[in-house]
Amino acid sequence: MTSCLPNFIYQWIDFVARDYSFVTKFQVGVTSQGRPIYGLSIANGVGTAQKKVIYVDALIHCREWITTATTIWTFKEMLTKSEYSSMLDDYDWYFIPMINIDGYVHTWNGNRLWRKTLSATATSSCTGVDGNRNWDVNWGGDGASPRPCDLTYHGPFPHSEPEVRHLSYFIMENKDQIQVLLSVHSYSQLLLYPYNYDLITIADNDVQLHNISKAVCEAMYAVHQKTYTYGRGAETIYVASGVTMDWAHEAANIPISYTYELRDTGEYGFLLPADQIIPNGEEFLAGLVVLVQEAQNPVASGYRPNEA
Ligand code: 0X9
Ligand code: ZN
Ligand code: ZN
Repeated sequence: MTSCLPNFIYQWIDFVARDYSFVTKFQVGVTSQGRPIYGLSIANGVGTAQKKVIYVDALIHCREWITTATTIWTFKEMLTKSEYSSMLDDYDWYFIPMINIDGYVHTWNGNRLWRKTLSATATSSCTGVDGNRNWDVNWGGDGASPRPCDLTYHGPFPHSEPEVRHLSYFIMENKDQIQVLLSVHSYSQLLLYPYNYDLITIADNDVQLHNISKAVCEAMYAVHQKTYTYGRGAETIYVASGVTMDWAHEAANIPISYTYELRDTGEYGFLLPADQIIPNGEEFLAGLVVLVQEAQNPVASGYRPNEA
């Protein structure tokens, strides 16, 4: 029954929470159609009482199936292999592997290339909002569409989508602990950091974001020689307003905020074959190992000139 597919992810979340005493399932909220959005927190209790948190989310764009598969595989590796135990000692983790669940069901039952949410639009017969244009950061600005039938429709108002609204509450409630936010997308093999909503706004820790992403992309390359390009989102690909990572950085003050674009560079695109899940996971995990180390380094100050 392909229509049950999100249930496999729900089950996996339940199994992990059941099997590991230091892993806890939590509910972030619900989708437009009432499906629960769950996360897993990993807090192994080793080290300082109140650790900083690394937050990872996936599948805000439901056609980007590799994002859920890769992040789930990565967390399984982190939980089961002792070589990664220091990652759990150094940080607590929040992991939300499946955000746009309504849309995900639709990609199995109707339209494999659906991107948006499935909320009804009052003023149009078109359905859904781009969850990665709906955040309340330069909402409605460049690189977001006011037209409900467009792929990048920003929605009727900021955080109109329950998925985004509930995630925003969750992140705000935990903003003082979250040092790193990773929002995982596909495809194009990129590692992007703020800002995205214009070409002139630069993060206060731009040098840190640059240095970390350089090291992460080198580590990712070393695994299977896949090149990941890094940089500020607006100049590296295109200007986009209302995206998760800009909101996280500007509104929630989360210093290290990234969006990944996983494999590939267009050969299969969103239809990436399943035999690339593990190789992509191996890259992602190798990068994450380096990110965990780099994020604990003292912050370099200063700005690089805008390269755009
Ligand atoms: O356009 C998006 O939302 C992201 N790409 S995707 O193909 N997964 O839809 C990228 C957002 C990151 N930032 C910029 N576009 N600047
Ligand atoms: Zn995406
Ligand atoms: Zn491999």
